[in-house]
Amino acid sequence: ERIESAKRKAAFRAVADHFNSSMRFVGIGSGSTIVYGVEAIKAHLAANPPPPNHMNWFVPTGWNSRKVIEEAGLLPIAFDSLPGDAMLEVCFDGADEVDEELNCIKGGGACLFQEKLVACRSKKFVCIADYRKDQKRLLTNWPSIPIEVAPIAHASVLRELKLLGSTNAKLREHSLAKTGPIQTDQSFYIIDAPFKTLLSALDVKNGHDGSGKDGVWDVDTLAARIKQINGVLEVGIFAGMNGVQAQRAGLQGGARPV
Ligand code: DER
Repeated sequence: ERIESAKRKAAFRAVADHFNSSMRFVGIGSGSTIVYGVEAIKAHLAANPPPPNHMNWFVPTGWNSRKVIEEAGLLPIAFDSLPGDAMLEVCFDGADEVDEELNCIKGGGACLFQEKLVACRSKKFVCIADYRKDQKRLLTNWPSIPIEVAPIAHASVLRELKLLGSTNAKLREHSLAKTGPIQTDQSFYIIDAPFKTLLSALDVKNGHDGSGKDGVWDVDTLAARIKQINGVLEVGIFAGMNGVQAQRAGLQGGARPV
């Protein structure tokens, strides 16, 4: 119960700080925390109606995200329906882990490709995460990096990941109904690749070596190396999100929205 209330507090604080009714395009991430974010947006719009004839459009990051938007009675607009050069004013999303510089591990919900598309089309990326996610470095609590790969290439990507030091990378399988690998909204597979704790850019500035020696990487170097592997569509490291506002707001006795 404490975790749910922390998620909700973080979501309402993040929306209060970063959403307003005159916004036109707002990104909505995936997972359980963002449900509270949508609840907070709905409440905000009820209390602060948009200007007359103004439409608030919400850009989903996958099947479930669209469902959450629709169930809240908000208007979804698909990413590929956005007008030409329109940018989203803000994107709200969750994360599996966040480090001291607000780099994120994402992909626990297997939506990382669309999440990153939407995040990088937003002027501001606001990550809503409860205290469990808030770590000094990535891969402290969350064990592995989710990677979205083309099915045909999954075995070769696993081989490449081993060469980068992830000896136990695995295809994500359904534990329940469906046997065999799960498929994303793009009909791709997800590989979860464990690595040693990732150094932050701050560590590198302080002289730590994140070049992969003994399997020790820094966030930026490893994200780039994985993204370059043939067959990889996207990697679940969100580092230095464009325009990310490093917002940390302490809340009395509750979540620290990051
Ligand atoms: O998949 C993701 O990156 C999601 O944001 C997700 O992992 C966060 O999930 P949660 O809000 O249910 O913890």
